Amino acid sequence: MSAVSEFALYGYFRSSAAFRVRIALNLKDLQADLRFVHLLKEGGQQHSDTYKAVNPQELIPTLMHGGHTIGQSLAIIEYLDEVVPEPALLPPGPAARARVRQIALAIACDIHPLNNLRVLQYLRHKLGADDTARADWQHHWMATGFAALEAMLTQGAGTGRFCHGDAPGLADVCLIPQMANARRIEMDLSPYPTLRRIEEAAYLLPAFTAARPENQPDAE
Ligand SMILES: N[C@@H](CCC(=O)N[C@@H](CS)C(=O)NCC(=O)O)C(=O)O
Repeated sequence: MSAVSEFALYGYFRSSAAFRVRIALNLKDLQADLRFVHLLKEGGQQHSDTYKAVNPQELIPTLMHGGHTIGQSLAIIEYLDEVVPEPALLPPGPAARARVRQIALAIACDIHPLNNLRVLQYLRHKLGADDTARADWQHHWMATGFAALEAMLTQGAGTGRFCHGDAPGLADVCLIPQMANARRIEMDLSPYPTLRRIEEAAYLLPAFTAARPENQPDAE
């Protein structure tokens, strides 16, 4: 389609919110012009005046398309799903869509923000938390969130090969990057067999592997 070359994505290889958008773009076979925002260099390029003009939240990702500038990974992904409907990232039917959004939001609203860079920096610099305390914080909030997700996905009717059914969707797009974050801090994932099974299924798909942090051009 003609819109393909018009996507531009501001991101950073290690950003799990950008990882979500990379997966969604790949699942839809869309290319984007990648613009790299290094979250640590120069005090964090997300805080530069140039980037603030793009996204006043000073967070990545940001998508540009057709003259629109869109922040917030879930807003971006739902936008992509509306602009390029196939393959759909949300299932048909209100209850199924609500279930998928429930899983996605449990990750994007209740796990990820507590472990974000700026929160960890605040813990260190303003509250004096040392490395051990910060690691404890991260493990605690990820484990709390993952325990709930494991229960939802194990007991919930609707779980299939992926979080909902046998095709990847919005919930998987959020889950897999969060698990990558958990692995990065060497969290014990043995209590979450369903999450690990879904992760294994996801990484059999090129859309997920190509989006991994280590496979990005700005990876260090
Ligand atoms: N809710 C936002 C979260 C965005 C976010 O927190 N991005 C992180 C990277 S994963 C970031 O830009 N952090 C920069 C910082 O904390 O200064 C979304 O889903 O897009």
